[in-house]
Amino acid sequence: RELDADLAQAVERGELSLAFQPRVGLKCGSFVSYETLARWHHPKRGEIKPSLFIPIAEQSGKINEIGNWVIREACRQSLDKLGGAPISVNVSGHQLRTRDFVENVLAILEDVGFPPDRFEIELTESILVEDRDRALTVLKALKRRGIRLALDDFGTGYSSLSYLRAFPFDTIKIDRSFIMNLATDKSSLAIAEAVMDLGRALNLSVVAEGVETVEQLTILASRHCDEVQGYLFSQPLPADKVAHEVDKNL
Ligand code: G
Ligand code: G
Ligand code: NA
Ligand code: MN
Repeated sequence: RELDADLAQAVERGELSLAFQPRVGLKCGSFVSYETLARWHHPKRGEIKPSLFIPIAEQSGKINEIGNWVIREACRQSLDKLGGAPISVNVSGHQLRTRDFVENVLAILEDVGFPPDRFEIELTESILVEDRDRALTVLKALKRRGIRLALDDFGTGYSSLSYLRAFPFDTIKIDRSFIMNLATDKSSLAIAEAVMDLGRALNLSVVAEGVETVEQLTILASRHCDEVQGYLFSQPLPADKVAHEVDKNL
C-alpha cells in the first residue's frame, strides 16, 4: 500500500530506469534487437522487480504514465546509445485497452523520431483472451502502422493456435520454462521443436527466451531457431553498459 503512493511519484522523481537485453540472430550471429525491461529503484527498499510493481501500477491507474515513459525512454535511449537498434517493449492488458492506445504510441514514436518498424510490442496470451475482439482491433491497427508484434511467454498460457492464425504477430517467444529443461527433458525439447516448426509454417520469427548454457544454444541452433535471448549472452543491462556485439563463437 505504501508502495502504491511511492509509485505514484516514481516517474517524476526519476526512480524508474530501463534495462536492455539483447536478442541474438542465429543466422547473422549478431544482436538484432533489445528487449526493454523496466526497473524501479525505490529510495528505501532498493530495486523492485516489474513483476511486483507493474500489477500495482495497473491497479492504481499509473500504468499508462509509466508505460508511456517506458516507450519514450526506450526509443530515446536506442537512438542515443544503441545506434537506433530495434527494440521491444512489454505492454500490459490495461495499456492495450486504454482508449487511443495506438495513436498514443505512434505519437510518442513520431515525437522521438523512432521508426515504427523498429519497434516491437511484446504481449502475453492472457491479454488476448481477456477481450479478444478489442485486442484484435488494436493489434491490427498497430500492425497497419508498421509496428511489430511479439507473442511473449508462448506455451505457458492458453496457447490456442487460433490466436496465431487470427492475430497479426511477427514473432513468437518460447517461454523460458521450456528452454530451461531443453537438454534434460524430452517433452520440453518436443514442445520447443513444435513451436519452431509452427513459426516456420506461419512465417513467424521464433525467439528462445532464457538461454543460459552453450548446450541449450547448440540444440536451438541445430533446429534453426531464429533468435535467442538469455544470460548466456547478457543480462538485461542499462543502455550504456549493454554490449553491442556478441562475444561468443556462434
Ligand atoms: O520481475 P521480473 O524482472 O522477472 O519481471 C519481468 C516481467 O515484468 C516480465 O513479465 C515483463 O514482461 C514485465 N515487464 C518488464 N518491464 C515492463 C514494462 O515496462 N511494462 C510492462 N507492462 N511489463 C514489464
Ligand atoms: O516475461 P518476460 O519474458 O518479459 O520476462 C523477462 C524476464 O526474464 C526478465 O525479468 C529477465 O530478467 C528474465 N531473464 C532474461 N534472460 C534470462 C535467463 O537467461 N535466465 C533467467 N533465469 N531469467 C532471464
Ligand atoms: Na517480454
Ligand atoms: Mn517472456
